[in-house]
Amino acid sequence: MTTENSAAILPVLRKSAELRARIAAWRSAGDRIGLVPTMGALHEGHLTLVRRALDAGERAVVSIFVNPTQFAPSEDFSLYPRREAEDVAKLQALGADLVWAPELEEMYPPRFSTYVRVEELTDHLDGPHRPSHFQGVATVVTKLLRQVAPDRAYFGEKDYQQLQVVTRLARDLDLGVEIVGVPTVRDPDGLALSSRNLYLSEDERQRAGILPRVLAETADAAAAGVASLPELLRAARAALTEAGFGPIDYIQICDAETLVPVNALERPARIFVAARLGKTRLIDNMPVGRSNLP
Ligand code: PAJ
Repeated sequence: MTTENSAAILPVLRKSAELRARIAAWRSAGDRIGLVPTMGALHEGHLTLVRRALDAGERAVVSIFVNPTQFAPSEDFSLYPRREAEDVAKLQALGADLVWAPELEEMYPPRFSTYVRVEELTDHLDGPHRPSHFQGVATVVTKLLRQVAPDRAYFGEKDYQQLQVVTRLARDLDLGVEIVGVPTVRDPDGLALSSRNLYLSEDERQRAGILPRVLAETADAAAAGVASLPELLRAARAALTEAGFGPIDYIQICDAETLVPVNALERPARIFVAARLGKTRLIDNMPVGRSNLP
């Protein structure tokens, strides 16, 4: 809500007892609550999700927690950007209502031993490339949804597989929350905003704009039936390699709901890519064909 609260100091809570008290007070006042889970280093993509909650008249709760269980030992957990003071200032300016920035022990007490695993959807795309990633995401998101108990929770299409995984787990586990997907926010050259873009050198950042261009061109060619999907994907892979991307973990067209790779466009589909540029792993996705239509 942006009304009487926008000038107030934005509270940053770190203990679940404090969070519970605040949420209970809002609930008894009849307020609706929207949750935006993040790992911080906030950019315009994150802020767009927060605006959606505010525009819906909800108390906008933003969680900031760099979740260790979704990073493999070889990944960038320790390097991941942490900029809490800047994040809080951005959220304050926007009129968010609460930052939930739990301490590690609040989320993972000693001898933590319970995990949430979502099947099927995680067999594809990032699943095989990041074996424990979605289990870490599903576990932390389940906890956040239980802690905040929002009416709605907002997730970006930027991480489309994550959005599907969270939608499935919220339904399967009867969490009673509506999961809202929000279109990807992009820089003017088309690159999807991401906290990990901070890792790119100036030269890499220049070249990174090729990734969404190749995706969009391949999606358009697929929708127009210019060639078979495998042929178009082979050409896309070659274009990315030529531009200095590699290794390319995948570039695939998949069913938009099940994420199963497809060879023909019979149902709404999306094109997905994960590729490294230097040391940075970039992911992106877009609708193809019929699902492109308004
Ligand atoms: P994080 O990468 O910080 O992203 C937080 C949310 O912002 C996610 O829902 C993500 O899809 C969305 N987002 C990121 N970039 C975006 C963009 N360019 N346009 C629109 N939305 C964008 O995703 C995570 O954190 C974590 O896995 C989390 C869900 C918080 C669990 O730890």
